[in-house]
Amino acid sequence: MPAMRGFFAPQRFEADVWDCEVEGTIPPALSGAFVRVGSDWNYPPRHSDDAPFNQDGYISMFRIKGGRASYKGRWVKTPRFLNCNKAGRQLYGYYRNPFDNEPGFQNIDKPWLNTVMNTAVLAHAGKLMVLKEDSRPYAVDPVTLDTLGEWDFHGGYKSQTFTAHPKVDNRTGELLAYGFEATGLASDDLFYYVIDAGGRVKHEVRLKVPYVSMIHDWAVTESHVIFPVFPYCTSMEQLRAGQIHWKWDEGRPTMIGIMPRYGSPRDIRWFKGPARAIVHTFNARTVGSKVILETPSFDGNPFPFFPATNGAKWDPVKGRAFIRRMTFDLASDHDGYVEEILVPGLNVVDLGRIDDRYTGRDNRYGFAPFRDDSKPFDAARAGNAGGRVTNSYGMFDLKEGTWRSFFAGPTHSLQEPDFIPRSPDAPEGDGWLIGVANNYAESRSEMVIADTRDLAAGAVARIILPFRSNVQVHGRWFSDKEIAFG
Ligand code: V55
Ligand code: FE
Repeated sequence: MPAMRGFFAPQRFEADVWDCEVEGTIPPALSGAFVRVGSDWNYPPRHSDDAPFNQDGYISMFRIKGGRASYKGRWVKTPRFLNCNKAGRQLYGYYRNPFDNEPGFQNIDKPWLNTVMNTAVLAHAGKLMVLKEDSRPYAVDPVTLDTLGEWDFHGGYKSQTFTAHPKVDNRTGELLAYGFEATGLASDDLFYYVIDAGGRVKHEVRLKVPYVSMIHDWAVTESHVIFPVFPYCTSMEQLRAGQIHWKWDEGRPTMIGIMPRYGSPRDIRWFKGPARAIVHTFNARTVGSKVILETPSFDGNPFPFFPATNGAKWDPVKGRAFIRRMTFDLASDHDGYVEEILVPGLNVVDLGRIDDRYTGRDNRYGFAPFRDDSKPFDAARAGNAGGRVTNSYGMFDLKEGTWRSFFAGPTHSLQEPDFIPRSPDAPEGDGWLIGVANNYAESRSEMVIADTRDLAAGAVARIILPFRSNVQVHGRWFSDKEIAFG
């Protein structure tokens, strides 16, 4: 493994910045925290072609209150992280393949001992949790970011795994979630849960998938839930052979499972379509007999580090995402569905967000990072940045097929945004778009806050970190009303 250098070199330290430097003005109404989950190699991977999804989890937050900001970053102290530190080396092998771990650290049937907890954050029933789809959540102290341990919802959550993309119904306070490979490695069990506002499981459905795949994100409507199964495949043979967890099998169809929110196993209906990767959705709704899903989707394998089953080289053209609408008719007597591209001529980076007050209901706006080639890039100051330049946030009008955008700067690349409504009853999309930009010229990261009424005006505030906070996977804003940040 060659030493990793440059902006994306591992950092490995934990950090506290008590009062961050701010350019511009943080809107005084903002009181809460932008909590981010990402990853870093605490020890280098055992295989140089391993997936970055196998990096150790790291949780950080920008705490914002009274126009000021502080920053805190901590490793997620999983058993795996602690074991490696004790040994002083990497003990764990390929992404999600415990057979490839060192003897004594395989824990084939205990995924919570192997997880790296590096994907997403959830606030529900007053608890802050970090998420990784290969394990149940880990609870984290919202003041210190100390890792508290695995959480099973008072014992009611039985799947071994929990998605990184649960959905909260803002009106009922219910948490909707699922786990795939729910009963063990490569198992075709999908367990689905409705958890009440107090954090107790009130409905469980045990389902079978048409084939075992990465069901990374999903969508819910007011009356249905939607599970996308797409051609990342695995098997016990592949895992026993010591290989990475997923391979892309382009010969497989996309299978979309749709079930009533409070359904039972016999209610699920599987629709079939061309191979796509649906990694992160925008939203969905039910209109009469139709279920409509709006989502970025890729025409092929999005991730070069998951090899193709047929040995083909990764194809960057098929690895682009388009924003699509997929319409499923529950009154139909066939398993097909209709696809449309909503914003022609534009391919977005994945990581789409919406105004979460509209989860499950008809909505107009999607937010996503993208690369606007009409904007300047200052290569003399930024270097080549490893080719990773996502210079803009788009606010996409999914009804009109148009967009407005925020440009982060000529030496910047943006991570996933979140949206904060201006007030609880503000119109859809009226508020602030927030996120973290890597500034390659200054070798530092900056949290940006933009006003959606005038995205072209640039950031109203930039919160400056005196170092790079490089890999974020997902980040969410939680207000002081949701979580007691202290
Ligand atoms: C994703 C990310 C993961 C993972 C599986 O972006 C899927 C998709 C950061 O880890 O384990
Ligand atoms: Fe994700």
